[in-house]
Amino acid sequence: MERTFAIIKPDAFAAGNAGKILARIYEEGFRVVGLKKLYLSKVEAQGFYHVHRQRPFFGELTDFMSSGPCLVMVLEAEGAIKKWRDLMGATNPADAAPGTLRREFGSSVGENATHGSDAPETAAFEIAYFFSGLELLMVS
Ligand code: YYY
Ligand code: MG
Repeated sequence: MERTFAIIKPDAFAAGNAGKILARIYEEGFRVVGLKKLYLSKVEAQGFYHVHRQRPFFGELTDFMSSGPCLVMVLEAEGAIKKWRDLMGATNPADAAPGTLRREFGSSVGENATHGSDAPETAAFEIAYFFSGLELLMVS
């Protein structure tokens, strides 16, 4: 079983879409191993997205991610990293396939409803950034 890190971003949370997105997560067969609401500070958002610190959209991205509460999650499934990215769809909702979360709930390339890790190393960094081992303890 693989674990990935996911966020229901501030746009989707504020729009009241967290419940619908969580329903899709369960329907698609993910196990929700960790889940909490956070209201990120600008500095916390900058730390999370530090790989993008040289990109032109970094300021806008970290303003957005610290603009309101979000839900951070650890999801478990066979091939969870790719499975979750497939369910999210392309970064730009306009390019995302029908039925994907970003197509359904995103409104622009910046405000695209969800985040997902893109590789095992990033999943490990992102999970550890927000969750302790104890918060992810599962006994069955
Ligand atoms: O992994 P993913 O979220 O699909 O895209 P990234 O290329 O890692 O970019 C992270 C984040 O940055 C993206 O979800 C929205 C924002 N962003 C942007 O605002 N404008 C871009 N041209 C590219 C990305
Ligand atoms: Mg990415």
